[in-house]
Amino acid sequence: MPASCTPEPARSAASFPSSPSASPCSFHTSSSIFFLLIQQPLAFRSSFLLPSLHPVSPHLDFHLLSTALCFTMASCGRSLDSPCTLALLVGFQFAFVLYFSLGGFRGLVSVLVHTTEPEFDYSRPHDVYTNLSHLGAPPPPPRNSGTGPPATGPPLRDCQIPSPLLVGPVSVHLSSPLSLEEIRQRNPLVLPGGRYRPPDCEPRHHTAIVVPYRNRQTHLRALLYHLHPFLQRQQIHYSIYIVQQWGNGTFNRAKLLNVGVREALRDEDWSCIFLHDVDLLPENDHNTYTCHKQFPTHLSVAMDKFRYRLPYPQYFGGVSAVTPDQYMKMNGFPNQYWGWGGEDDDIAARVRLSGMKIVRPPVAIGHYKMIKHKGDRGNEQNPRRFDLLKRTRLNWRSDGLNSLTYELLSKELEPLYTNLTVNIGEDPRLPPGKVPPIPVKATTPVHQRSTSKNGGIARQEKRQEGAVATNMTVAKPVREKTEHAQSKRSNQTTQEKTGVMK
Ligand code: UD2
Ligand code: MN
Repeated sequence: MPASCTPEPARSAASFPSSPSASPCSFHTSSSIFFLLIQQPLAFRSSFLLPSLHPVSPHLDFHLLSTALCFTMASCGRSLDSPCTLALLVGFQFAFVLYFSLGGFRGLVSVLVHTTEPEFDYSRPHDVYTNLSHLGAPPPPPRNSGTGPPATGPPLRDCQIPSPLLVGPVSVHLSSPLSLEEIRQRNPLVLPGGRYRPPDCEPRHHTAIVVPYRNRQTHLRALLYHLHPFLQRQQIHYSIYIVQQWGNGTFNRAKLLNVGVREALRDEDWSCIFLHDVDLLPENDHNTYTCHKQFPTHLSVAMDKFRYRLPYPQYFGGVSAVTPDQYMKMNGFPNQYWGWGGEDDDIAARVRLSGMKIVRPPVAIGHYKMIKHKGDRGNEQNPRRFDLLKRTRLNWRSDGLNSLTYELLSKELEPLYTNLTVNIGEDPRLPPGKVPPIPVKATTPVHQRSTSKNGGIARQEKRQEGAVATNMTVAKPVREKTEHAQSKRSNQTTQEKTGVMK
């Protein structure tokens, strides 16, 4: 075999009847390139469709497999006889494998351009309760209401930034969480209502965590088990609010968030409000639960559910944060999204329409795990979300915080969280013929109390069933703006366009 890339001696005309003038080398080269052109998209597609065997790059293994296959095919076509063709083929393969294994164009850029992204070793997470024994001081004395200093005792020094207690990646337990009582025992410094202040320094951040909620007991326990130690290590002053939708009507996440923000701000002058799905658990305590001064923050940028990548640029679902000022500026969240989907894209659009932008922590920090679940009864996909999203530009000033109506049925300071049970009304645009769920009556007066062993959520869920069964009626009907437009378009939200579905 010749060592140089010179064309081979001419073969008999019978070998290449259709192209008598072409040299053998050009035939070999063009057939190899033909195989290459077919093989690259095949390899690329298969690497996404099939599960990964490769520990480093999910694309690499199937790429290599399909490369081997195409080499065999190319050999059958006798195109590998020439060393120049072979070198070309190997060179191409190498370049493509390198390209995909580095994560495509973005990966190549990050290798070539030096980025300041922090690095964390997620393969060795710490226990989420690490370092909490350093907070062994007795519970703090009673404090003034509000965010001011303690009522008695010498002034505390300011808490350090960043907190010296942070450990980085923490392990996440997704199944069989402890009971509420066991979680309480592991968090002795948490006060009724799920409140906490660092005992030995003056916190610089005051954060309310608002969780829209209904019938997710196990997820709630996993969240509380995980979030309390996570936040205590960040040395912030915080409280967890669970906003529970009363009744069996269609779920409305964004409206519950509006209620939570308003009620939390009645309690304290929080400097930051987190909007937090119940099934998302943060994996890195450097992801601090504080707000950006100017702009709304999206925290859950890298979820296991989306292979630790942002699914699309305007994505705002999962966990996000606003200051009260930012919240007012965007007129809160929409009240009209009944059922699953669309409301997060609407909120992202409001941020933009009110002259702000979304900020995010680095992908290396914003890691979250989502507890796997099926869709909930009463939270079916909202078929109107496409039409609503088209009208955000027109509606955001009139639908939101300034049009929010609800009835607060109870407020309980449970050991690990503040439980708000609210009647937010029903979807006024139920399709013709569909009987709305039986409305319920407010049986529990609004009050604040501390309870001990049984979580309020469990009791509420029982009471709720009872109330519905006895066919009660609404005591104070919740006013809701009605809207009759019901066009059915087969458009898609950004989420669905990118293939991001539940
Ligand atoms: C995605 C988004 C979520 C929201 C939703 C569309 C992620 C990680 N999350 O979540 O932020 O935009 O799509 O509405 O992409 N919930 C209950 N009980 C129910 C139903 C919902 O408590 O019966 C609450 C709970 O806090 C839950 C949240 O609403 O985490 C979102 O609902 P989901 O978890 O069913 O929706 P999912 O995972 O597709
Ligand atoms: Mn979820």
